Amino acid sequence: MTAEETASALVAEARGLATDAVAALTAADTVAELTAARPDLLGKGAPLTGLRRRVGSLAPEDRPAAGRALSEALAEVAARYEARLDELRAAERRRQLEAERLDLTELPERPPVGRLHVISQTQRRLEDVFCAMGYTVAEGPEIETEWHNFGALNFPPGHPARDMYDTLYVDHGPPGSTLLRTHTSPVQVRVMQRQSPPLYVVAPGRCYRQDTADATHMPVFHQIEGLVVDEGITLGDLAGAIETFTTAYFGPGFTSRLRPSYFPFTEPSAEFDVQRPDGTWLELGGSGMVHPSVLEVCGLDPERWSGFAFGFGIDRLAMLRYSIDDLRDLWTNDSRFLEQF
Ligand code: FA5
Repeated sequence: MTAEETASALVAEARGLATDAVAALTAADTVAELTAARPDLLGKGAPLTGLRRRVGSLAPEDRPAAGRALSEALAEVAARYEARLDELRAAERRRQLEAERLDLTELPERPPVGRLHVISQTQRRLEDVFCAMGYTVAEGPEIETEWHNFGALNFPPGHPARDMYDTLYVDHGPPGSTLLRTHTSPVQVRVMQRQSPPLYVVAPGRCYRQDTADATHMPVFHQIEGLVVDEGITLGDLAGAIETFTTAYFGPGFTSRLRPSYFPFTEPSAEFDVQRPDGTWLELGGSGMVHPSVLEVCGLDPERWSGFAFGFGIDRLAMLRYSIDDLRDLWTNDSRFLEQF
């Protein structure tokens, strides 16, 4: 420090050092770099702080202004330091968040989930509708005795009505004694044998006939059987049950009718048809009043109990409901076809 030092030179030097300090702190790219530089910019040993010591050697009248200018320069560097520190901390926080970010908008693609086959869906819906009407669900075996499938149902051996069913026999026991059930009606017999009336049951399941596959026939298909046995059951109850089912399952635009028919295990017997809203009729299945001799074979007194039964094709019903043209499509396992339902 020389005697000639002037306040203006000191102030100019302070400005220059402040500018250098601001440049240095602006150049720091990380919080660590910036805090490491702090002693050199604002600490006791920093060049700008060191200028304070030289204020005392100025002419007394110059000291206050020079002191103020120096304080302002230091305050400016300190403010810029804090601002830069905030900036770098925010940037580091952003970088950290970015690195830890989980992108929830791009979830991994869901693996394909299977679905129930349209026939299973149809069967479950039918069960729901009948359960809502007060029926319970019963089951029987698919491999049946000839007696349950035919004998108990009033088809004695050699009865011509047996020819309506192209039966697949199973090589078990005496020839002709065991078969793949041709309809769900043997479940009627099993239910009447093991439960006492009143009976309100449906029995859905697979059936087998040696039918050639075409648009409306398959050698393996599904039926749902209905059986009601109680006191005072009449044909009117059968018609009412079919009509209630038709509107519950198909909707209010549909109606049903019974047409005289023949089945050995019902008397009288009727086919029942469903009318679509466009006026066309579709045959759904068979029905009738349970034949007294069937009640008797199953141990029920026909003088006390009467009942009705019906049975129809679930596959045909699904065709109608989902506008399927060909039953064979249901067996191709083409997922593009099956995914529609
Ligand atoms: C019977 O099987 C009687 N057991 C129905 C019955 C039950 C009558 C209770 C009286 C009392 P049918 O052979 O008509 O009847 O068959 C009934 C329905 O099963 C048919 O209307 C049809 O919808 C369906 N069905 C029959 N054979 C096939 C087949 N090969 N492929 C697809 N559906 C079939």
